[in-house]
Amino acid sequence: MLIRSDQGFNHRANSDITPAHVYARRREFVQQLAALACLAGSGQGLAQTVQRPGKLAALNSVVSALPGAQTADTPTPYKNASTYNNFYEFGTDKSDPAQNAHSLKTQGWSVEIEGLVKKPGRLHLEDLLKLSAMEERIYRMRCVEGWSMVIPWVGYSLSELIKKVEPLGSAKYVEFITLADPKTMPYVGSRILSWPYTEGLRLDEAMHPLTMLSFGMYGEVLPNQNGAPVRLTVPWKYGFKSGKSIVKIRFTENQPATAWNKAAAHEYGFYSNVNPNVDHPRWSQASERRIGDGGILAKKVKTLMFNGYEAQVGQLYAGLDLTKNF
Ligand SMILES: Nc1nc2c(c(=O)[nH]1)N[C@H]1C(S)=C(S)[C@@H](COP(=O)(O)O)O[C@H]1N2
Ligand SMILES: [Mo]
Repeated sequence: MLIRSDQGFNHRANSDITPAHVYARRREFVQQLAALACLAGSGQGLAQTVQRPGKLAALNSVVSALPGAQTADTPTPYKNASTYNNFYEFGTDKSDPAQNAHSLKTQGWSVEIEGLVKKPGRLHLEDLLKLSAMEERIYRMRCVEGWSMVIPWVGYSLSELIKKVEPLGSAKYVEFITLADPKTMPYVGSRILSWPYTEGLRLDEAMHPLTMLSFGMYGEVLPNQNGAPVRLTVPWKYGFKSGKSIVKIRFTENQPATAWNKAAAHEYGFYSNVNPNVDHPRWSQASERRIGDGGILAKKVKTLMFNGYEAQVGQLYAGLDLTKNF
């Protein structure tokens, strides 16, 4: 996210990139498996196929057969996905979260459910992990700054949790509140944003099967810098909608405030759908740089409407003026 300058494209060269052909082969394999999973329709699914980096605890999953949950795009090397991050609680440079987020304490984590639901209460991480079958979904993620990644997430549809807590008829929005602990997060208390970092979705967006509660990536639990132990991943919206290290989920009648909208309302709206036709006030959104393949020299690729998920989510916005509701 860029608030103070427009220096968002200073991608660092990275010499530690997995050769493209290794991923290309793996992609073919994954696609064949996904096709098989659809054919089999057994409900059992196939084991995840992403090679684990072997850095953190394994988090097993099956390849998701959900439409949109697999892509032919080459996954971003783990090295890039875990060292080029936005997590402002730990600093504003892309390399800051990987360097500073070791202080985040994820033990004893729980998520509070509150607001307009029949079953409010506190859910411990262990129970959240067991709430639904873990799936591997490979999502394209695009930051509003103009770069993107392709990440194999591990988790399940947020709708599984929402169904369990039974929203009331009056619930129209879901607010996501993330951890703001000044003792372990060095930038909480700074004036960059108002803390805690919060985000929000319309209830139907939150219920969309592609909206994912993620606990891991690349077959392992999330590294702290990627939002451990639980975060949101919303692939058709700009990256900032995917709140990290969530501690509270609140169901509301009115549209909740969101961190970036509060910081710069004319630049960041509530919807924040990836839309190449609506420029950011300070730069174009027509293309993006895919992190990983080529570092600073990476080729720009065209940005797709709804980040390529138009077939799955386009109907959510039928009749909405997307230039006004940006
Ligand atoms: N709590 C919190 N969540 C956050 C952010 C943040 O600063 N704090 N940054 C957002 C932005 S701008 C992006 S692009 C994504 C980046 O996720 P990644 O580092 O896992 O790729 O996280 C989002 N979630
Ligand atoms: Mo972002």
